[in-house]
Amino acid sequence: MTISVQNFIRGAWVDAKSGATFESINPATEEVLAVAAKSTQDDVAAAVTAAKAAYDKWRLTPAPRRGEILYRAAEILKERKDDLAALMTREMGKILAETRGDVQEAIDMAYYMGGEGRRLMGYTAPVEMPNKFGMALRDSVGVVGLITPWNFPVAVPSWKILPALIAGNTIVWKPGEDVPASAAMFAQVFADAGLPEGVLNVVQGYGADAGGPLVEHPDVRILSFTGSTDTGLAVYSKAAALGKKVTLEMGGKNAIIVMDDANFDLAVEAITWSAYGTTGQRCTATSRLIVQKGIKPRLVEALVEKARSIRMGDGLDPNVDMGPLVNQKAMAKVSSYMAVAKEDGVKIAVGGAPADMGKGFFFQPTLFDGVEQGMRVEQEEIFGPVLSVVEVADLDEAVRVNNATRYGLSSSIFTENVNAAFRAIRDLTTGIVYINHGTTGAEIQFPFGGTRGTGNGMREAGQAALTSFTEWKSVYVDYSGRLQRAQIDTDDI
Ligand code: UN1
Repeated sequence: MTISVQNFIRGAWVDAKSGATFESINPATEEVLAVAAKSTQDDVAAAVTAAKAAYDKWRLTPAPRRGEILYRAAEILKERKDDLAALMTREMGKILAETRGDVQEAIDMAYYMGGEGRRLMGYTAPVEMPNKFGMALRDSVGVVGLITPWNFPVAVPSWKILPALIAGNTIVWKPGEDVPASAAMFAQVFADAGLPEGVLNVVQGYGADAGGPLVEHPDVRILSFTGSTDTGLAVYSKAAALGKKVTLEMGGKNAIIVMDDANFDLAVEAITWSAYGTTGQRCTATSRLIVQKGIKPRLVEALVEKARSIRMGDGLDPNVDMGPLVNQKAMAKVSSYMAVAKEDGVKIAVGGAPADMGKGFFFQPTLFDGVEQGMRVEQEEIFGPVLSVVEVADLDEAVRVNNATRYGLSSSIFTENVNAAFRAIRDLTTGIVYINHGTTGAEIQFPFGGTRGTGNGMREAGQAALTSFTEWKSVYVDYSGRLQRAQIDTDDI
């Protein structure tokens, strides 16, 4: 049965004003899973109006009370984890263990940000004058606009929704066009947790029809975007022209470095699941293997064997390791890189073609061997189960290759040498660095984001998330009872 997905505005589920809809397809079966409201500027305007109307009451709700609603949301998410995960698997394809992990990440975030309701730390500092007090407070901002992708239909939105809420803002959220039903089920959790109407509004949308007006709406002063580099940069330039604050999380070209002295079996496992887990469709997925020459032949051989053993299929089947790509467009994009690799003389050691499963957007786990630094397959984000292997002589060369891309999200090194590990921590110029662990699996306590073209210097998760969704308010209290003129250089104090 097809699910009907509406917008969520002022606490009510409503159709798009135009009545238009778009389809969400199950990528494992190619069946229509949901039909969703296709929003435009009018729907965005209504949602922003609702968020604006709800703002004053929400910002004046004590933060600990706001936190309690977040805790309730965490409890409800726990109860609905299986149902939500199953819907996500049907809607975007990743296996149940992964969609359950996706929901768990949102639960973790809800507890973390719920706790911030009793912290939201500002600071005091000594001031220059007598009988005067100074402090800096984190203030709410108003209506924030969130644009999120399909690959983490719940976790990535949770990194934005939860800190935005705890800080006292109200929200208009535009979810990924491939996951409207999952987004609607997630939004319902907040309504059921007691979030007042208008505080979280959802406009479903296709392409830029809803996202564009949200970015440009004058009452939306803060935007947080996760998605493709092209769309992110378009959002950034539009928002910059309007003087808005933006948080961007975009592409990655993440590498695992393997030194000759690495724990071999551990490295094989980590590379396999970081590269092919989630069908390579994480912004943190490993798409480059930078390997020291001594260990390389054995490692490539083991990875090829592992890739062949991966069981593909519908993610609802507990015996499946890897689901489909998200849609036909992703199939076309990943497939196009096979031709690029061949043109560059790269050897396709395993995979290299769609997997014929009768239906669905399945692509074989693929390994490119003999890749050189600077080749297109080594530089461009493919966003599929494709790993490029680059051979290096030593750690210095490995670091150089790792750092020489336009992206800078996550990187990793496998070594048993503690000195090499610490040198890597110092020299790898990505926002996230792992030692003896794949490039995926960042936790919510720490800043998440990347350097260079991955973002714009902002970070999500952890304490850093609050920077995106608050403004500093500096407060001075002069209790001297006389005018103390500041920045007038005098000894008269
Ligand atoms: C993403 O792919 O956009 O670190 C986010 C990870 C997950 C989040 C990935 N916690 O792999």
